Amino acid sequence: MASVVTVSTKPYEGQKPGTSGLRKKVKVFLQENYTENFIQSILDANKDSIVGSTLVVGGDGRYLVKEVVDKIIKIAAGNGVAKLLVGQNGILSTPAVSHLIRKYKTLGGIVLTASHNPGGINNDFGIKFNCSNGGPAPDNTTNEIYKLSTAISEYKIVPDIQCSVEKIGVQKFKVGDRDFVVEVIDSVKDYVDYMKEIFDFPKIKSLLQGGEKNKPFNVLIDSMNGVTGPYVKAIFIDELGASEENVRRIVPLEDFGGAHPDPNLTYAADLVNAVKNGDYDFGAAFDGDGDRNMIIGRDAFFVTPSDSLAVLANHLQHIPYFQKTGVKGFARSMPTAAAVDRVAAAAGKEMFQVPTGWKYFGNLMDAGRLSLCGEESFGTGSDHVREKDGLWAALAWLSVLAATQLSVQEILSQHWKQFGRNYFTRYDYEECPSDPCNEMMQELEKKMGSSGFVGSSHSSGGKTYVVAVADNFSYIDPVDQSVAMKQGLRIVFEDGSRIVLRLSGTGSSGATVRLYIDSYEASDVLGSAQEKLAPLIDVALQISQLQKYTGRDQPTVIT
Ligand code: VG1
Ligand code: CO
Repeated sequence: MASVVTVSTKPYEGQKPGTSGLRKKVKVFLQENYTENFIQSILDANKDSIVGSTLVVGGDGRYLVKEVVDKIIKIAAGNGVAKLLVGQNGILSTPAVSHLIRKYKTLGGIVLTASHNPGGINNDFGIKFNCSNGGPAPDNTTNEIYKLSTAISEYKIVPDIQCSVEKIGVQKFKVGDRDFVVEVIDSVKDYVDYMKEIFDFPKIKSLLQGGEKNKPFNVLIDSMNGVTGPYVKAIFIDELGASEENVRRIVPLEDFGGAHPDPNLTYAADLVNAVKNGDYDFGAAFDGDGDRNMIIGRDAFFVTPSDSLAVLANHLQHIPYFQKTGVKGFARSMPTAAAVDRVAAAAGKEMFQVPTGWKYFGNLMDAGRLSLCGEESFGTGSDHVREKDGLWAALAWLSVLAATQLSVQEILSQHWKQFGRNYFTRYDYEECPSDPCNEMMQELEKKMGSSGFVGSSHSSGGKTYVVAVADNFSYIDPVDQSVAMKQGLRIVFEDGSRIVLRLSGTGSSGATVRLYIDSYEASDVLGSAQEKLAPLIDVALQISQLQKYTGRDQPTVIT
């Protein structure tokens, strides 16, 4: 029999979850009691229901996941949790955690990931709490966790529990007079079974094998050495009959092979080149924890995430899941281009615009008002879980391609012809000094609120834009009326073009400035986004004086 030990501790500053969990450098988490404090604060935030509860635990395989899984096991035991469902070797993708929480109706789950941030001893780690609906904890819960972390004085742990998570199976412990169970589960099985329910696998398989055309549809799926590797193997190779040549980087590595596991044109350039130079009809990449996706077609034809969302919205009828559930509303995060809004309007569906971060979609899904949603940051998903889901998005695209027998580029061209096109780009200025960036945002907000700003004209490259609306986006949740303020500075011009500026809430050091540019064209739909948006980008740089404040004349990443 093991017993609970109470360890005294002191609060650390800054254990404030950001857009999606607490993300810091590994070395920060390695400080004495730092990780223990945060885990205890998560459990304390659930104190009314923690005793006797079940939690799901898993992460993206990055450096420190195994050690932290072990700490969670011991601290959960110390706090009266009855059972943990832990992914084998601590491996679970973020959407898989969401599914497990829902399927086994647990109190919630703890996800160990810093998502698209690099991993390894000198890089990032993260801890996120998901609630019983499977979604990331909403602001009131994360605020509570943070508050508890600032006043913590002790944590409860059972140091004597020796629990290996290498083998699938049930391990039982006695803690005082309580039973404590750790069930190590297959990391992929439940998720793969679910995907087989949602999609028509035989149809996708027949597409990949050539179907009626008898010409194989060649895919290249890149896991970027993140958590999706084993899921990709199980789905694409074992279920859909693809070969080793159709997948790459499917072994999860603690440091993602030194790469930045972020599926975009910059960090997944490898995949883009392979598709460009090879005989591939479709390419997809996923981030470290498996919730983001990038979709490209033949010759690396790039689908912006905002367009991807709109195209899927327009074709949901090809997916068996939606044939069963029907299609409720659509939603996007505020900075995401408004392409999906036009699909919603044409279909007569409700359309929502929420702040950045997947946690804001959960209530709408739980209320049965939202089927499909997405973010410009390579996030797409549906109400099948309460996280964005990279593999789901790739399978959704393949379902549409199988049903329409069109190429990716043909689908986009048709879409733009029918709905017009939102040209969109995002400039990221990563790891800038924080103070000048905060000052830039304050000064810009002041300027935007000053008299005469609305109505003012701004010109560049022969184009003139007149400000129609200028605000700091705030959101009232239509379901529980909770309010999220100051979610990004937004300048909307008379022609509907938009500039959005916000500071990232997922970085682990310094400030990352995100500049989003969105412009709609009804008929001029085949141009290059960078060329089309150049005047508006210039206007954004003028108004914000971003280069002066950040000291950068080029962004780190353009998507
Ligand atoms: C970024 C994205 C946001 C996304 C979040 C979590 O947040 O902009 O859309 O929801 O990452 O994604 P921020 O605050 O850095 O802009 V993930 O795949 O990192 O969990
Ligand atoms: Co992610």
